[in-house]
Amino acid sequence: MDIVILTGAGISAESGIGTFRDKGGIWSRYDVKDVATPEGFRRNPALVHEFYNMRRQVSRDATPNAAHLALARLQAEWPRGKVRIITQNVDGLHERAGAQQVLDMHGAHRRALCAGCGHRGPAPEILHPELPCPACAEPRLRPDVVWFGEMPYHLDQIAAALARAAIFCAIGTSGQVQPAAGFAARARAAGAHTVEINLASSRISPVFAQTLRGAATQVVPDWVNGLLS
Ligand code: BV8
Repeated sequence: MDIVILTGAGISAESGIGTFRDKGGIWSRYDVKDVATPEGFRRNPALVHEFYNMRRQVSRDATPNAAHLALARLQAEWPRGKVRIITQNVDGLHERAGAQQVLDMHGAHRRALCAGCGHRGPAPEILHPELPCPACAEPRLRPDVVWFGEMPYHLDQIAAALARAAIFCAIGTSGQVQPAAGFAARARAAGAHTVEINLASSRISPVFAQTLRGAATQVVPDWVNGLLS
């Protein structure tokens, strides 16, 4: 019985990392087109680097919370199959909580990507337009995150996991960004029992067979304890 988990910004909210679309969220302070599209990066790379340098620092200063730790425990102790964690987040908190083989479909703050030669490596604290790529020396480093209009990572592995899932659980996502927002329906069509864990209802709430309302640090550990007992 494989379990597939999809997480969004809501699982990291109690680690002090802002969400995107809640009141006062990131997209109410920055225009997505300016800071989370390839066009925005071409237009003003310094602004985009500043946006991600600030968020990378916030992620570095944050620590995994009880929800991240509970998912890592589920992955280590679930006796009846595999547990795959797919995350839309780029904060790296699942890995720092001990989760393995996390499918970070929107990339990660901790990595930098060279738009010239494709080299991927650890992101320095401060990325800026003049920084030379360690592989090709071209000053074309960018955050290794997936912007709007770009292809998310690991889609083949995600498709295979969704087809095999006996349980699919979405945690802390508003279900407004594709293709992640469609994963619950795909898992359900493949026969999975679907569970949504969220503070509030989301655009995809109607898809789920079961809804657990509440904060991730409260609900996720209880849900994991229930599965493991
Ligand atoms: C793609 C980057 C296909 C990293 C992000 C025109 C052209 C091209 C594509 C499109 C187009 N029109 C539409 C699309 C598709 C587009 C899309 O979906 N647009 C939407 C917005 C209309 N998608 C894409 O472009 C994707 N690529 O489709 O490529 C393709 C096909 C072929 C060839 C080429 C391409 C790429 C999408 C990735 C974009 N990058 N981030 C970064 O800066 O972080 S997405 C961004 O939103 C974040 O990554 C975030 O993860 C993601 C989703 O947001 P959520 O995680 O859900 O967060 P949100 O704030 O919205 O919600 C928080 C939730 O938590 C709430 O429900 C709240 O109630 C809950 N919550 C809060 N606190 C708690 C809590 N729950 C529990 N406990 C708490 N304490």
